[in-house]
Amino acid sequence: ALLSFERKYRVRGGTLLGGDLFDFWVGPFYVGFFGVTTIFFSVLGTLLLIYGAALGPTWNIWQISINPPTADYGMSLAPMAEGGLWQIVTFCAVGAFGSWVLREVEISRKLGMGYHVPFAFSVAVFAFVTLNVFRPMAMWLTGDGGWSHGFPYGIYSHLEWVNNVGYAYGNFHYNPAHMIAITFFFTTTLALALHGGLVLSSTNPGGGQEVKTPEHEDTYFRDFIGYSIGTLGIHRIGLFLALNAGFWSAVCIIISGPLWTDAWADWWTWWLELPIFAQEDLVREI
Ligand code: BCL
Ligand code: UQ2
Repeated sequence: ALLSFERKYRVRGGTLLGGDLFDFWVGPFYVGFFGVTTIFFSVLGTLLLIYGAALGPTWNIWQISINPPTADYGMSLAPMAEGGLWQIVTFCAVGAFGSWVLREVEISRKLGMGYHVPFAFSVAVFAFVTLNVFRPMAMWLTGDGGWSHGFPYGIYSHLEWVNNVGYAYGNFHYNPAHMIAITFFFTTTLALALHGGLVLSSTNPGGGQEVKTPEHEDTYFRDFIGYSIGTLGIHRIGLFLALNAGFWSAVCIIISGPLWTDAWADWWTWWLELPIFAQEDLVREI
């Protein structure tokens, strides 16, 4: 049933495609043209994964894996059982994720809101497309394999892929963009822990006390560290931190191979060679 306040928000229009044709809800869910395409791509992709599992050697959930083609296929289409399934599933994934973004855009337009939510999800989609489309293409352009560089769709197998790709560049911890991405991930959790803690502490003061105000929240941090970023500011910095985590993840993987082929630790020799403290003999030793 429709909640009393819902009618006001179930407004017509704001669609990007299809006009009024798909401008409807199913229960609580707005559909739209991109709701239809999301369902189409995710159902097709999921069925193909199940079909791939049926072809494969195991039904062990941890070991099922739909693999990309081998390097000799380059960027061309492979037979179904030899990576073709992976290619179609990847196409379905990009189709479903892209449709999800555009459905978010339609909902934003309907409600006259900013595009912050679709923009944010686009960064996650960007990281995925970087892994399984942009980097395979970039590897192919620089003369080494192609789709073979995508990660396999499987629980254990994708972990092994991360491990193998990580060690293929020596020790991935020395990848400077990986360092930045990790720092953003960790700082995001710090910011959300501070924010969640602060809001809950002021709304649940305990023991029959009165709920506190944002002024108390500001004052808490002014007393504590001499600065409050403010109730709007914390959401701005939170979004900034989270988006940067995804963005620098994409950067750290696209530069591994297409731009830097050696161990990441060796990239840092520029640092050892800085004239302020470089000693010829030390650099040569390393
Ligand atoms: Mg590392 C990548 C952290 C050690 C090798 N590593 C990453 C990054 C992240 C990270 C910065 C992955 C996040 C990401 O890409 O998000 N690594 C990290 C940390 C350590 C670490 C914290 C640590 O030691 C404490 N890494 C190591 C060691 C190496 C190593 C040293 C292995 C030996 N690392 C690598 C390699 C990679 C990383 C190789 C990467 O490729 C990866 C990276 O940067 O990738 C870009 C981005 C988010 C996404 C891609 C998700 C996209 C989601 C999509 C859009 C939606 C999905 C919907 C879903 C299917 C729907 C489900 C339906 C529901 C269930 C109903
Ligand atoms: C804040 C504020 C909030 C908050 C939080 C802060 C009243 C409800 C958490 C404090 C945040 C600061 C000082 C910035 C932290 C920065 C990083 C990079 C982690 O001031 O306003 O609103 O939730």
